[in-house]
Amino acid sequence: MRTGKIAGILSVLMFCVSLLCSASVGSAADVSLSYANFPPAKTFPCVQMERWKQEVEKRTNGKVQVQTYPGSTLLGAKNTLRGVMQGQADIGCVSLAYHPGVFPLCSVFELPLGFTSSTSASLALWDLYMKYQPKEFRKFKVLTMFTSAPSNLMTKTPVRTLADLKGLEVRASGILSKILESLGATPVSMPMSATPEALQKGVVKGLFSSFEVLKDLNFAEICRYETKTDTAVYPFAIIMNKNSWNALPDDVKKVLNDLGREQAEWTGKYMDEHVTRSLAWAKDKYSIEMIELSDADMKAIKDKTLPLIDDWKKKAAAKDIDGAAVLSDVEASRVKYEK
Ligand code: DTR
Repeated sequence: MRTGKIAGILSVLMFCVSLLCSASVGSAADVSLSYANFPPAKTFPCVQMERWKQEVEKRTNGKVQVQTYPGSTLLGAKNTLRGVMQGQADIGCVSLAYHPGVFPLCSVFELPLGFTSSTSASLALWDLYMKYQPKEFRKFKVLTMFTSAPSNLMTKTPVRTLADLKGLEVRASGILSKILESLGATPVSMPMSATPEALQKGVVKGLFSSFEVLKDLNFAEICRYETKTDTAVYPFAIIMNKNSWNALPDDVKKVLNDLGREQAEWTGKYMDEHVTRSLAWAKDKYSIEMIELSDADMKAIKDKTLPLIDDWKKKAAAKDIDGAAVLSDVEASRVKYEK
């Protein structure tokens, strides 16, 4: 009898201890979100994703847990829109230029509008989205938006004049492919994630993008010549599945909404600083050559790409978008943020 009683007391004690232990470990997150991203983890769209994850988990006191999937491990560049709409991921990163015609309003940011930094372009893009709430995003909740830094040429052979660009196969996407075409190059449109193989195989002789990829994707090893054009940026949107958004508690929605503009600015600043670091790294490691075009060629770039703005306005009008008003708002933001 005595032994039985002791065993009974011990089992009750062990049960209580196990209850205490589970409480001290902390309850599991109430909300778990999956976040898909197409480029490799060290590229800026993924760096900003990890910062967003940290801030969300911190500001919700662990109530929300974000599982990130860089490098197309959950959704690739071309199937993120559909994947997030269908709920294969709660959140996804979209480079608008990969979807020609899908974003008639926000594609304005693919035009050569004179932005000199990702910070100013990212803030202007977020302001434009918040003002117009464009219907092109009506199926999603947009958590933030940002842009690359201005685009430049990174090539295997030197492009010292616009004449050197004639017929050169260069990787780009969206309206930036049309910019290349207007300058006499042969644009080859593809997502950034497909670019390393295209460069290795010689399908393209260079790319048209922001300079940080010289480091983040080690393009400096194969593209030793960098021609400064400092023209259009590539706009991005971080989108969320509408049902996933609607299921969030109000306090979590507030955290995510408060992060919208803040994340746009953080990403812009990160991008601009990282371009500087990446160029220094590439000069040191691969002795890349920085090439400045003549004033005449830089003027020719402006003149040859100007018609793309009218083309964009015509396409916008076909979608009942007042292109002139949008361009005027973007220019006002550019002046405001580039002071
Ligand atoms: N080239 C544009 C924008 C871009 C710039 N850096 C990266 C890094 C990873 C993905 C995209 C980009 C583009 O392809 O979207």
